[in-house]
Amino acid sequence: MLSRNYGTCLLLFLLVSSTLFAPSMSQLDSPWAAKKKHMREKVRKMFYHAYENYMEHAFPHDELKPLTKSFTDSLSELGNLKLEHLPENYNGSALSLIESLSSLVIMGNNTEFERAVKWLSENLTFDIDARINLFECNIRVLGGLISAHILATDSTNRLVQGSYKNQLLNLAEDLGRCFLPAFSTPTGLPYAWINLKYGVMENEITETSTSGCGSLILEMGALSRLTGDPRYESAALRALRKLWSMRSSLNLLGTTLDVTTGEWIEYSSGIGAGVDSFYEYLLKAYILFGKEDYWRIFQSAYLAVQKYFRHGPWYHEADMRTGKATYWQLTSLQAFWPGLQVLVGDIAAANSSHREFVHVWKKFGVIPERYLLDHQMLHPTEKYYPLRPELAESTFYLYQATRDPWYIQVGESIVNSLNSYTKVEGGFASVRDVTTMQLEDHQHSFFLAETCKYLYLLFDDSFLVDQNYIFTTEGHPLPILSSWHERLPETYIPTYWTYAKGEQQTRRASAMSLRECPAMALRPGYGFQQIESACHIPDSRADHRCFDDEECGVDSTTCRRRSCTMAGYCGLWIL
Ligand code: DMJ
Repeated sequence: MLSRNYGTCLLLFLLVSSTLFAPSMSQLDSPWAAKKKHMREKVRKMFYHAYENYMEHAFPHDELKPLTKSFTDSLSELGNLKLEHLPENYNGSALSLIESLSSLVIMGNNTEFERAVKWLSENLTFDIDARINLFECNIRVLGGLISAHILATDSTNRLVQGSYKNQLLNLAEDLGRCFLPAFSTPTGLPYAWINLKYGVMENEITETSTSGCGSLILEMGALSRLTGDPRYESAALRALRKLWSMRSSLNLLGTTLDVTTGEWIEYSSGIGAGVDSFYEYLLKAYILFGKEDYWRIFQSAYLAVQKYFRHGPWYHEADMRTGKATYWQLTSLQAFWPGLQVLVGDIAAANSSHREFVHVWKKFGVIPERYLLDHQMLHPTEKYYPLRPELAESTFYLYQATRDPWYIQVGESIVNSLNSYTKVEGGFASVRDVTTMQLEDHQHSFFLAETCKYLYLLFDDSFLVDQNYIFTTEGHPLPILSSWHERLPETYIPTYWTYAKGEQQTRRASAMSLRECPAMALRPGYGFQQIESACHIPDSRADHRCFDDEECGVDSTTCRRRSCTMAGYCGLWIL
């Protein structure tokens, strides 16, 4: 039997049903309940300050420029390339409205959600001569629409007028269709840029990033499941498989590659920019679709990261061919990693990395985009902080996993910094330089989709009670549905038994043991069944000697994969 599901078990358990298993907020942390309520209201105000200013000064354009109270049509410029083909009368794609949809629902504003859905249904079109970045458009627009469609049609009947006829899904499908020509390459790896109306432009650049072509599967997979058209999921899966086939013998990938030749361009990579969501989507795709392949790939990729990039709580970059360290840099995007580690079940590692990011946040007031660890100085040209969500995201996951009120304090200090340094009359502005706190005229849409959402969920997770969601890399929730699962998880980890406190008794429970979502399993009256461990896999040789990791098994106590040490023995040395 296999060990691969231990993380998923914990993750489903922690994220999905924490409020079920853990004693309720008021029981467990009553001294903190008032603080959490107060902070939740502070975050709600932040969100509406950003949202209302966007609606007043920028909508239906894409993003708000909060200092000048004007707008930018950034969707077509994302990835720092200017759009050459924007029609003169183009009014934008209401990007920040799309990005706000799921946050509105999480904050309980069904009226505004309904108004937004109606406007988008009547006005949004992708029939425009616009060259867009496939990855950004996928995570922000396709993900935003799909998530909102699901929220609009779930059993809560939040759309009271009953006028919703799958318009958001139809829009998502229109967009998905525009994406498909990008995948017509000899390798199946998609172009990074595509014109919504005309497909791949002549002389289009063939360079893309690992995350750009390896993290499309959640949104495109969900689109296929919702529409019954398999083309979206197949295209994204084919690209992901091709990408993984390009890994080195160390199970490492580079950062950039050519989609026509399938050759690497940049051999150095880490867990930050250009690669981050590749790892994230492997694990989340496994959770959402239950395909064992995703777990196998994720497990190998995760172990390689821990082996070649990790240096204590820090992660440097390394050359995929040799595993030798290349750049010793902390980047703001890396701060999502502890959140992913919570999903894996690696809480101790998550906690120690998270603490370092918090330390950096406290040192500068926010997290700078890039910090040179070897020189202990800021990167000369990347001193900015564009309101990124990653630290808030990891803090939310760690609090869900541990209920340690320390994370509430971290959340509070993030909120306070955002309010003191970035709040302006016209919204929230990015920080251009963390040493001077000089501002920049841009409120990125992910501030509405992610930063405010994760902070809100940190202080009030009532949206997650009795629900099974995963969040896309842009923070849009997708429900975990058994009908989307290829098959249910096979194995479970007794070491990770979680205790569910009922009114009269405490019960042990595990998603893996029961082979279904714990929220279902722990309903009152559900018969609890104990099943023996299945994670033990012996090493290939009885004397535990090895040449590579493949010859090592899985530790029966911790259910961790053993790996081959430099001395040629299988062991649990990655700790
Ligand atoms: C967001 O668009 C997503 O979180 C993405 O995965 C990374 N960059 C931004 C936020 O920093």
